[in-house]
Amino acid sequence: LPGPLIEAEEGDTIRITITNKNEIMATTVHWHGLHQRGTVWNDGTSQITQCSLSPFESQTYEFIAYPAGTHYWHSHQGMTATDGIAGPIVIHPKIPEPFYEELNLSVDDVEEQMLFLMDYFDDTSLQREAGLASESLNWIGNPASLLLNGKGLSKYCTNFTGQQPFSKYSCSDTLQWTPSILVEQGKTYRFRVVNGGGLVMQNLAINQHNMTIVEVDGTNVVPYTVQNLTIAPGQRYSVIVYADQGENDDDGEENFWMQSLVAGRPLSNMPEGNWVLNNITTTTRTTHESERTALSANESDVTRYHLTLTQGWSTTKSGPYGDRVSCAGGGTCQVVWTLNNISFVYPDSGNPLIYTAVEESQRLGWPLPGPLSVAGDSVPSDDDDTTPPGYYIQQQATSVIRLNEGDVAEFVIENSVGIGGTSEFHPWHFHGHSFWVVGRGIGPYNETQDVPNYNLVNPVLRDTTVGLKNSWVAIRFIANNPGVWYLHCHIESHLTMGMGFVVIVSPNKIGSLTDSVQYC
Ligand SMILES: [Cu+2]
Repeated sequence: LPGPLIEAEEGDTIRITITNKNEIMATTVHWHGLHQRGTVWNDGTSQITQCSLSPFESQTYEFIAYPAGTHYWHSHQGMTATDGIAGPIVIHPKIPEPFYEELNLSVDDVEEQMLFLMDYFDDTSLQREAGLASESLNWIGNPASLLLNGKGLSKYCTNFTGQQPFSKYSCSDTLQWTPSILVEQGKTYRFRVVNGGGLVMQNLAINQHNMTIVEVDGTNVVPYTVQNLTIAPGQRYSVIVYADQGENDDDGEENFWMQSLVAGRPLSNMPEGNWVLNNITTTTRTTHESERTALSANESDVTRYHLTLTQGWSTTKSGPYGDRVSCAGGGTCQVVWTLNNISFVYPDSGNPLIYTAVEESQRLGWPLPGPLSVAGDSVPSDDDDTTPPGYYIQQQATSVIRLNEGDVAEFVIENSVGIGGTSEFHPWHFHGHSFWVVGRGIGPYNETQDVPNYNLVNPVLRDTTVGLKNSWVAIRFIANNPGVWYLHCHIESHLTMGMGFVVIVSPNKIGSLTDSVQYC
């Protein structure tokens, strides 16, 4: 752990063949952060853009290295990413990024290091998935360890000495399990930080050193200095660190703790870190100029969807929308997450969603004539739903939102209180696009009051942003990439419990269907 680094220059063609050598489990690989412009077939989402790879099957993924930045690859099959199918991707830009000049650095002076964060579970993905699907909800619990570049101490070592489970090291082999990053005094470093974990936000700090953020999910930002950095699953940052502390004593060595703590879940009393995601501003980067039209669009040209997150109990997929019976106290229903009262499930037709989306656009024309009942059920707007969000039996469906290429769309995702009475953070990740985080606020969303307060001048452009507890977040983008794109919470367990939907953009422009996406 983690898997190998994939490195390329922006604009290169990347070709990777994946062979599934696991004798039991299926897999796919998603290239997280890469836009797959024109290559949605290679996005690697199981049952959405492809059939899963069965044991001993192979698939070659080919796509353009875009955008530049810090990204990663991970399995998009069940919860197997946290079984360890994940590793970093670095796409180097063709021209030096603006921060070099802004910080008076030359490219050759800055050394790069990868900080790949993960959370580690003793239970396998199959055990954890079975727990989530059980009628009484057997939650996965806290991770056994946080890992930096694959190393970390098991929780067992707080109570036991001796051998760590699933590790070749004993608890007393401190130097073996403690990850260390070697730096030379006086040098400048770019740490590329990835949270490749599946559950917790991590708050990273380096004793006596500041970190200057220069890149966020592949977007260059005006350098912004922090003492600690909170990073959610699916997010990436580049930070500049000056190794300018410490004494050059006799042995020429001094060590500083680099510490990563759980943030945002009730594991510790950590403050919720430094919410840089609220404060940083973006620079202009020519490759993203076209995306800026999403900020200058007239309000009347913005297609806005207000999506309210709730937690509820599931019924069978055939249950009609609106048929809700309280399940409280019964204890016989599965717990699911819903957006506008629909919990996402994968299509059960035997074909991935991309097949059905392209086929129906060929057969029926595009835009589709309504009302629609194929290729996923549309996500109802709030107006369609007169039932207040609550603990009801929810519909499970392959929920989709259809957009035309060139549409400026906005998703306002409003967080809520779950069955347990608490509200949690959720890192929302969008495939195939980066989005502008144009607004966020506490409590219920009020379009009339909140839209005028949006930041349309210098919001951050990224592909994973956190919806905070009891809050809403508004993300806006231009639908410039025909395809079938998943938008989901990047907490693996929440995704498994239905927290997501699919955005279908002009499927008539995706291209012809291939055999590899039929009859999985
Ligand atoms: Cu979530």
